[in-house]
Amino acid sequence: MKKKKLEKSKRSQSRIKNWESRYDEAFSKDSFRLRRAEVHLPDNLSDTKLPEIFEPNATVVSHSKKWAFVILDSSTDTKEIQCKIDERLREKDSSLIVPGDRVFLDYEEGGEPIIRGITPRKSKLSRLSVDREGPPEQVISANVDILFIVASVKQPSFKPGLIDRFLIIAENGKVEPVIVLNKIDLNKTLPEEINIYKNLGLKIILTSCVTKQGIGEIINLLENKVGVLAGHSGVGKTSLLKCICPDIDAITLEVSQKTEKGKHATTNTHLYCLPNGGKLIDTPGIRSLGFWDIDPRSLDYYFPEISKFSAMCRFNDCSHIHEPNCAVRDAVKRGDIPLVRYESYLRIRKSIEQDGITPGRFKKENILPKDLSHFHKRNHFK
Ligand SMILES: Nc1nc2c(ncn2[C@@H]2O[C@H](COP(=O)(O)OP(=O)(O)O)[C@@H](O)[C@H]2O)c(=O)[nH]1
Ligand SMILES: [Mg+2]
Ligand SMILES: [Zn+2]
Repeated sequence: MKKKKLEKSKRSQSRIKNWESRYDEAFSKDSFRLRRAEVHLPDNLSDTKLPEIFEPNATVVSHSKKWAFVILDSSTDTKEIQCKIDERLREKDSSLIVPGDRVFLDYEEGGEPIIRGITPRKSKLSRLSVDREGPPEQVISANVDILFIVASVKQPSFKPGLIDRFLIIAENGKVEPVIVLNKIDLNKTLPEEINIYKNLGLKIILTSCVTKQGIGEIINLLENKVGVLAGHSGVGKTSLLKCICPDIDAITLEVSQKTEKGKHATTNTHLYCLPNGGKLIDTPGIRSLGFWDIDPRSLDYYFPEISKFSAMCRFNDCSHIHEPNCAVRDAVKRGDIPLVRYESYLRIRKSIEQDGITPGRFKKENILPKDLSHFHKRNHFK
């Protein structure tokens, strides 16, 4: 018993030491868990309890090293409030606070604004965190209605790999995907692969920040909805945001002056309010996108044209890679499943297996039945 206790205290001492030595680096990485160690607990904890039932009164627009930035529901403009996060709100497997989160903003005795409650997320866009120290599920944004997967026809050239990954992330997070093909002014001929997504019934909007083609369509979709712009760096996400809401320059300037840091948030993901009641979240460019809770054995479900055939495979748990009598590979050979999408399936399956088991993976409920009649009704795929 004694030995155990000693080990425990040694461990905690070394944790403190590590924490100190990593302090600067951790903060520069914007590690939420460590960051909140700065916020001290009140002395008489028993007197103060976090509210169990609360009405959210604000939306998170971004967070930086130590702070969350929110817009109050009662606010008539887009004034952002810088606030602390109650340290008793614990981060578990998933990011604690992200743009789009609905929160309860309270005030400390001294009048300092502080977040005391976060509502469960109705929908979310999540990825496997690249930061090994933080929670494994990195939520990009919460309570999102539409994911605009932005690609460009030229500069950079069209790369469908990330689109396939984002389609999975949208499906998994209960978010409707829309493909935005930008810089259409640079090349009128559309990439061939775009027909594959058209055939899946996905909405595709052709846009140009130069001619303003398609901008109105995005604005209409966003009425009273929350949208996210995501895609490779340089495809024109921020330019689209500025076309959609030309006042945004002023907003970013105002905020950076307030934080006196030049940049508003280390995460860079930021929610902006549109005049039509819509909200749009801009995200930094993404190079690689790992999945945090997709089981490789149910990956085919996320490819509607593959899952259409997988029920006819000889083996119920067919991976569609090497098994005999695989209806999926037969369909690829016949041309009923586009080869690029099958190749994408193989690549993604391999990368999920390489990522290894994450806490959200291999959950029983992630394994979907092979019987197609049980599949959820997806309204974005026709
Ligand atoms: N020709 C053309 N250039 C664009 C368009 N949209 C963005 N760009 C340019 O592409 C570059 C990258 O844009 P940016 O919005 O920063 O991309 P982001 O990294 O996705 O946010 C900038 O030089 C923009 O001026 C477009 O529709 N047509
Ligand atoms: Mg950008
Ligand atoms: Zn198969």
